[in-house]
Amino acid sequence: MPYTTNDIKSIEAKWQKYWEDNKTFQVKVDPAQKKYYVLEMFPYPSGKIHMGHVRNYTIGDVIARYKAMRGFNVLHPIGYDAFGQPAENAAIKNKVDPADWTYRCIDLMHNDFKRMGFSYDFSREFSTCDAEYYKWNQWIFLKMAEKGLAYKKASPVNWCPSCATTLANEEVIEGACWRCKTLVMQKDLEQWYLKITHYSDVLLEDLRKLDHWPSRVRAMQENWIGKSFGTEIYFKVKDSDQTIKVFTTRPDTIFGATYVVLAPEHPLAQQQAEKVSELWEFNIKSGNKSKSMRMSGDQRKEGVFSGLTAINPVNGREIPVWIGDYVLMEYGTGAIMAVPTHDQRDFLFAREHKLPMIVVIEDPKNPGIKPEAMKEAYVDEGKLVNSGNFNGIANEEAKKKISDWMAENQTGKITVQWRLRDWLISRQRYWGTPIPMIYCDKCGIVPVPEKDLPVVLPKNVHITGEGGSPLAKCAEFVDVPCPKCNGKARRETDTMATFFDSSWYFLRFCSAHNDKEAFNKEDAKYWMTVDQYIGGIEHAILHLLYSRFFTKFFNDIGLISFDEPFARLLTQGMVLKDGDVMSKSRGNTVDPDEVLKEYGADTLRLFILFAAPPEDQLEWNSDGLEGAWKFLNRIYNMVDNRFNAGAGGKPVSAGNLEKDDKALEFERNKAIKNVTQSFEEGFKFNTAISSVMILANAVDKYKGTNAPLLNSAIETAVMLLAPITPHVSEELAAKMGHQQSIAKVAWPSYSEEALKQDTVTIVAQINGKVRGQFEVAANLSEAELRALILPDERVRVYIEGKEIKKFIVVPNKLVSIVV
Ligand code: ANZ
Ligand code: ZN
Repeated sequence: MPYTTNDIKSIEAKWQKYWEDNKTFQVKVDPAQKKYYVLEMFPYPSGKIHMGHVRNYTIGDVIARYKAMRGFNVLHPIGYDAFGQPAENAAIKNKVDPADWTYRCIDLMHNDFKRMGFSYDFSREFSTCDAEYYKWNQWIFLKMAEKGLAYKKASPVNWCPSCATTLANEEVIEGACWRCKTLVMQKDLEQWYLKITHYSDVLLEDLRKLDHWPSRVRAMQENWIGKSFGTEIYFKVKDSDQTIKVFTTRPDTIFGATYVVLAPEHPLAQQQAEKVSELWEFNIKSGNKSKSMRMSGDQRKEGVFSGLTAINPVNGREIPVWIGDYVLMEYGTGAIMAVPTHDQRDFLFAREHKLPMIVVIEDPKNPGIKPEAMKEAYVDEGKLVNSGNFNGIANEEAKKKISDWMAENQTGKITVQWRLRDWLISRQRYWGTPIPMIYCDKCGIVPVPEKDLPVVLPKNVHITGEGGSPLAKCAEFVDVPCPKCNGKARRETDTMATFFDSSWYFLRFCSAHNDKEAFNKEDAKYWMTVDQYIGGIEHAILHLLYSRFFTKFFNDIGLISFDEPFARLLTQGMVLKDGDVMSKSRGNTVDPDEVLKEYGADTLRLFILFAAPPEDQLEWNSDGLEGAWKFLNRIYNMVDNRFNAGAGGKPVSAGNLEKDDKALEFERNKAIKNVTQSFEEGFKFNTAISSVMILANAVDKYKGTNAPLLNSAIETAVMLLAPITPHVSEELAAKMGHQQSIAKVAWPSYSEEALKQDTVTIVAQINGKVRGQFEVAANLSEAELRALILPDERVRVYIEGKEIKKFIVVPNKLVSIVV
């Protein structure tokens, strides 16, 4: 009997309760058992789950369930990345308490996770906004401060005028705030930083160890860390004892340097600006522009002459010094030598301001070209020209020769540059972890003593979204005695960037409710590293880099003895509808709730996994959903029909396997082998499901009478589906006589023996000439042989467009075709 929506509902509810009552997925450290840690990036609790969540968490769940059936002690936890702007915005808009809002969202989400049948160890569930959690954020911060890795400095920072907060460089996307898309400005503020650059080298080096990460993600991190070798060159300022150091990756172009450009924040630029008011205004204007706007290729290249002249150290030529906003103070030395013929930004700047140009690298396609004739900078390889003693040398070789020569003359030196900057973590926000620092007029900046942690976020704070840190307006919070001198002091009122919270939560799951320490060393030793991490590509840089940084820090201070957190990384693809990413703003979402109501969790899981391999984009398709429902129904009926009368079904006829039996055994073993391989080799769930479908077809086709054999084929299908459609599989396994949950029952194994088929070599002749030999299964019928041989390339070319007059079969030996 086909099951109905109601059947599926009661089956799902029954098994969800069973798993909960029996604590099926609660795990403990067990050194005797091999562990496996599966983690999906924990969600921001914004309310009910959406299809992107469904996909992410289903992928993780199938892996967790599969590994448990493979005999691993599987840690599969869930929590909530609960601090952050949306709760604060909701608070401003609707005058609700961010905590209330957040915990309500968490409840909804938690509920949805249960309805999806996810095999989480819910006993480890936590939210980063729990004081029991963020206490350890504060503790980690203090440890970092102790080591000089958390520090305060005044500097120009990215400022989002709409969110009224600072942003990390990582949070500025194409010049705009990553959250609200408002253009970002620069502002001078005293802020807390984490010294991630302390680890630049290892963060880069260790990317090599991560050979189970997508190479795309590794490349993005490598680029972000941005190590580049270059040369520092010293330009003397004419009529002064000052020197301008420039940083270049192209010392080979030094003879083409026709001017120098200083960043507006460069001390020499500032010094000049004090003399010339036009410069002053220019500097102020540039200071308000964001970095990426200043760097971007299509912006107009704004600049002014500084009044200074520099001397090119290789040929003594006098060149003007400009101030330009396309040069950034934070990179290199904050000054460049401009080579407009071979750098596109310099090219545009020189054209705009009518500065001279000299070709020094010859374009083999345009030898002898005049600078005036150039449409853009020539940035490729070539031989040096107009470069004194270095003429004729290939430019790659010239880089080294010129650098060495300058080092000898002390006009320059080889240097390393990093793009990675220290991580700005201060936020002028309420809904985050209070930074545990105290300001005393007498003692300076004093850390909150460990025994006083957590610094609890006060309730009933007035949040307006304007005018800086809401905590600053809360006197009960701010006023505090100095821990050192007991005099009057003030608390830090900024909170931490929420990326801090997610940089170590995977460790907290190892001993989630430990109130003595952030995580227990022994627990972490057993469970870490995360064997399989799953999440969106949007976290390829920020979250993953920060987590790697924290892990290296914990390793350094002896809390752990490994230095990378995530062994394998899977980045799942987006869910699309009608070709567009499914999203609220596009209005093309499908609500998982609706699907759950009509089809249940198993059908939704099956569809999601069948529709596309995990890394690929997935196009939503209601026919596919319907198909998944039908297939699951078919499996259900297969078992229901056979086993309803009681385990065992039809009478058994033992004995040697007949031809039909062999075929079924073959298909059964093949399905196990294929599904196992699909799982082991990159979690190709869609091909795994196809293999089970083929097995189901073989069961339907089976004409033999060997009941145990048939039962075992059906049971195999159910077991292979168990990680994917856990509720129905549990139900069917119970029907087939399993007394307990199959969540931890051994995964089926296959025998290579059963996969051996007798094969024979058949010679194919056409009009008497041998045209090919075919390895085929023994005893094929004429129809089967026709289907195999006629479409084959070796045969097809001779018969195409011709009439087949005869098709003669000499069994297991020869096929003779007459056309
Ligand atoms: C002369 C030159 C000639 C350059 C040429 C390039 C091509 P990467 O590879 O990203 O490290 N540069 C140096 N410091 C800068 C700053 N603070 N702001 C903006 N630009 C800066 O880039 C290094 C190159 O970027 C340097 O090499 C410099 O321009 C520029 F045909 O020097 B080059
Ligand atoms: Zn004090």
